[in-house]
Order: sequence, then structure tokens, then C-alpha cells
Amino acid sequence: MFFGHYRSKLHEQHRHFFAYSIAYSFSKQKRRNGLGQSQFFYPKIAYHYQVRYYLRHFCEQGKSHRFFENALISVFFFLLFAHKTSFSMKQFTSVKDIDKLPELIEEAFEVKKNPFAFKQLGENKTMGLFFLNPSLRTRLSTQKAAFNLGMNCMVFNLNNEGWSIETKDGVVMNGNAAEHIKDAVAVMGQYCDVMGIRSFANLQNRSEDYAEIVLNNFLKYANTPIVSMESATLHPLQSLADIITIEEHKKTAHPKVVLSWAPHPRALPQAVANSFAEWTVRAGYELVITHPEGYELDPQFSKGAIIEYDQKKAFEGADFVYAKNWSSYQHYGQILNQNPAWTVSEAQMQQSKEAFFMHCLPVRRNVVVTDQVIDSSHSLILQQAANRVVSAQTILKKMLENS
Ligand code: AN0
Ligand code: CP
Repeated sequence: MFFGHYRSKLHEQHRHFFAYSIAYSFSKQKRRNGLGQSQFFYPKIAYHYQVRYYLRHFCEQGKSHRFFENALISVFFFLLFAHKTSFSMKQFTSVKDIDKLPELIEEAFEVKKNPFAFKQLGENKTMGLFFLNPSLRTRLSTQKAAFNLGMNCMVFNLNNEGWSIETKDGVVMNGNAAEHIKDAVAVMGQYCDVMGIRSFANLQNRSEDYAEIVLNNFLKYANTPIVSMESATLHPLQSLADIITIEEHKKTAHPKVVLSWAPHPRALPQAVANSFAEWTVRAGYELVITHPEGYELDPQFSKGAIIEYDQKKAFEGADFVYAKNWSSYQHYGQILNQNPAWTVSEAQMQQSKEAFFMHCLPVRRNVVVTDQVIDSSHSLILQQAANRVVSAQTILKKMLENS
């Protein structure tokens, strides 16, 4: 009798198993055909079945021990299937989209060693790269990553080649904008299996920039996995390439990394600095950020870093120095300081532990950093740029796996 009870329970669970599997493959098929199911369709179905299962057994049997038995078996199955769904990455917009950074870095080294080993993953798939701002590295390295994975690639400069786009919801569109971003994105999603979007901060309105309106419209309406190719607040493909580069060159497990603000004639976004801060803290490095007063980053990204206003002091004992300009977050978008004493030169580098020099590029020579430092044997700028392919390919590979 005891075993009979469990046998019938197993039968019941099998029925659930089949229901889940059919629902899952159906939702995937629909997604592939572009018929529009949310990426959370499968877990929702599973949840629906669990709730029905609990209620039915609770009402029919009215016995709490049976209820808990059923609940335990259901939780086991739910975790098993929920785990299966986590294989395929749906968005890459920040370090928060990464569960296990050490595993991602291992995967990146595999990709770097064997760039063409996963060429079948992208067969008959199309990547769309959409730019609202200029780009050299991101544009070329992400295309190359897509090619290495066997994908076709379309590149579209939305700003000057497409229709002018409205990003605000609910407006009467009788001005310049010819189409709404939600329509444009949904249409582009019909032509692509994966999409990348570059959309810088406009540096006029902080709350609009930090709301990531363009990126969020892509996440909401594209119905494909989305890669940020630098958003208003973050540049995760750059940061992953930077982490890979540091991992390749570090001599201690937890190196001291200094992010140094440097002068620039134009107001630049905080995205590269925000992103570098959150990735290096997550990687377990000692991060010191140095900048003149008024250049404090948004604490949601810089938390875990030490802020040091004295640049030379910050450089003491550094293993890596990462130079970058950004405009003020507090006095939003403003240039508060142009003092050439902040240009990274030998004078500051001498304070460090023969630190490696890093910059994401493009860089203004002899404004941000002197020729002497950027051309020295300790400069990693080309290694960083080369690792942009590895970074993009690792992320795209994760998106294509089990997609
Ligand atoms: C951009 C920025 O600072 O965000 C892109 C860097 C990758 N840089 C410039 O606009 C010069
Ligand atoms: N570092 C970087 O993202 O460069 P691009 O702006 O040229 O893509």
C-alpha cells in the first residue's frame, strides 16, 4: 500500500513532466516563429501547474502530511525544470545578469583558445546590431564574435539611417518623430534572433538617462535576447573584456585596481566608469576610485570601492591603473574640472607597483594620458581591445546555447 501510494504519485508527476515539456517546446516554437511569448512563459506554466497540483491535493485529501509530500516532490521538479531554463541567457545589460563570474571567465578563456569550436551554434541565425551613437570597437568586435559563432549580422545606424524615433510613451506624434521605438524594436525583432543596442546618455536629464528608456524598450519589445553595447549607465561588454585582461595579467589573486578620472574637453557619460566599478568589485579586486570632488559616481554602481581624492595617494601600490573621463553625476552632465595635473603621466605611474595601464579607447592622447604611458610596455590597450571579441563571443554563445 505504501509503495502503491508512491507509484501513483510518480505516475502523476510523469503526467506533469509531459505537460511541462509540451508547454515548453510549444513556447519555444512560438518564440522561434516570432509569435510573441514572453521569455518567462515556461516558468509561468510550471508555476500554474504547481498551484493547481497543491490545491487539488489539499482539497481532495485534506491531510497535511500528504500535502507536504506533494509539495516537496513538486518543488523538486520545479527546481529541476527552472534550472533547465537558466541555461540560455536572455539579456546582458550589467554584471547583475551574470550568476557566476568565475565560471563566465573560464568560459571566456575556452572561447579565446578555441574561437571556432562553436560555429554550429549560430547557423541560420541573424544578429542585429543597432547603433544610436558612433562606435569602432564595439561595432567590429561584436560582428566578428557573431561571425565566429556562425551567425549572419546586420548593422544599422538607427540615428542617421532610420526614421526619427519617439521614445516617450503616450505622446501625440505630430512632431518630427516618424515612428515609435516600441514599433521599430518589435519589427526589428522579427528579423533577428539576437539584438545588440548602443544608446548613450544624452547628459541633459539624469532621471531620464538613468531610467534607460531605450534599452528597456528593447528588453520589452524585441522578443529576442538583448546585448547592451553601451547603454546610458553601463558598458558591460567593455567591462567583461577588461576583467578578462586583468585576469590574464594579474600577479596576485586580489590585485589593487585604480580607476582614475582624467580630463577631457567634452562631457562624457559615466557608463564605462560605473560598469568598471561594479564588475571589478564583483571580481573581488581592491578598487580605488580617484577623481576631483564633484565627480562621485552613482553609489549604486560604486559601492564597495574606496574613494580617494588625492590621485597620487590612490596610485600607491596599484597593480592596474584604468584611466577614464566622465562628466559629473551630481551636477549632471557638467564639466567641473579640466586641470591637466590629472592627466595620467609617468609622475603618477611611478607611485604604483609598476602598474599596467588600461583605457577602453577611444582616447585623447596627452589629455587623458601621456604618449609615454600609453605607448609603454605596461600599456594593455590593445589586449583590452582584442578581448572585446572574446567578451562578446562568450555572451553570444551563452545566448545561443539552448535558445
Ligand atoms: C564614450 C564614453 O565615454 O562613454 C564611449 C567609450 C567606449 N566615449 C566617447 O564618447 C569619447
Ligand atoms: N571601447 C568602445 O566601446 O569603443 P567604441 O565606442 O569604438 O565601440
